[in-house]
Amino acid sequence: MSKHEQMHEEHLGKVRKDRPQKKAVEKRVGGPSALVIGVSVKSCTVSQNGTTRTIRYEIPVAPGDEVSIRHEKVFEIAPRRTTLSRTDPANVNRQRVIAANIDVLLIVAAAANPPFRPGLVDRYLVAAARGGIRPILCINKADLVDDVPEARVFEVPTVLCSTVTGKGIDELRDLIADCTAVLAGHSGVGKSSLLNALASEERAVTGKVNDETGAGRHTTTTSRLYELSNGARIIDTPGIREFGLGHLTLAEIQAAFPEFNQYACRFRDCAHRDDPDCAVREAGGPRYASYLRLLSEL
Ligand SMILES: Nc1nc2c(ncn2[C@@H]2O[C@H](COP(=O)(O)OP(=O)(O)OP(=O)(O)O)[C@@H](O)[C@H]2O)c(=O)[nH]1
Ligand SMILES: [Mg+2]
Ligand SMILES: [Zn+2]
Repeated sequence: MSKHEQMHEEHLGKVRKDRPQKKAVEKRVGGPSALVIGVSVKSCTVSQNGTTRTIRYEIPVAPGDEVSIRHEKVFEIAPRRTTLSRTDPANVNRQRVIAANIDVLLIVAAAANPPFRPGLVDRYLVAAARGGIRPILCINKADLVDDVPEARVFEVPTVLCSTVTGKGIDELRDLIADCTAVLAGHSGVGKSSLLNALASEERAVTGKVNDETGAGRHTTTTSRLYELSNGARIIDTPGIREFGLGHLTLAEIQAAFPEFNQYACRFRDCAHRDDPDCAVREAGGPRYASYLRLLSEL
């Protein structure tokens, strides 16, 4: 069994449905609850008892939120179990919640076209650790390149998949059964294509990448939650250029680099940066440069 297969096994054991029970949510929001599936400027789309409708909101909501409704307006949001947030590109001092109450972050990258960029994966891993969400790395477009050595440095469950050949899709579907998962990554890596493949039907619009550069065309413009027949909920998000993490702590960054523990640095609260005797600094390691880049944002 390979290292990745072993991690899958361990991971599978951990994936459990911990979605709040309907009754518990109703108690917390003081009335029947609805699930937010899409959000636009002043209104949001909610799903309740199998039907969807659009209502107004004043308190900011995100896909995945459980809310109560009064007078066709969001009245209260149930406490969020987890959140995935990023810095608002229009205002660096503000964090925006991309999705709420998610169990799994599907970090989607392409094996090629657009090229694999490990730096963004690290940023998502920090966001996942901070938000209490389990990360899974999906290397899509495996039909174009059958091996991505740079992806092996991440100590997270990794699925090599292709929406063209179907490789890895069943495995991914099993991994997120009964979970709420969010698809995130650069434009053009195939997030919406993966959603359609996992749902076994066309749900979201997809768009071609630029033939020369492999750049995506920002086809998906707003996040939306989709309910699958296996009990999974998937939130498809727009592709992003930058994933701003806002104010970070050393502990939050280090939580995304668990492999550093094996080097057993002997200093307490070490940033693993300046001390010449630091074992992590000494070892270097494939993700060390990326770690230093994140440290420079502290
Ligand atoms: N070769 C190959 N192409 C794929 C695969 N998955 C998706 N694509 C293609 O990649 C392009 C982009 O796919 P999308 O699903 O729209 O990508 P996205 O990540 O949702 O992009 P944004 O919505 O812009 O963020 C489309 O032309 C897809 O047909 C795959 O597994 N292999
Ligand atoms: Mg899309
Ligand atoms: Zn150290």
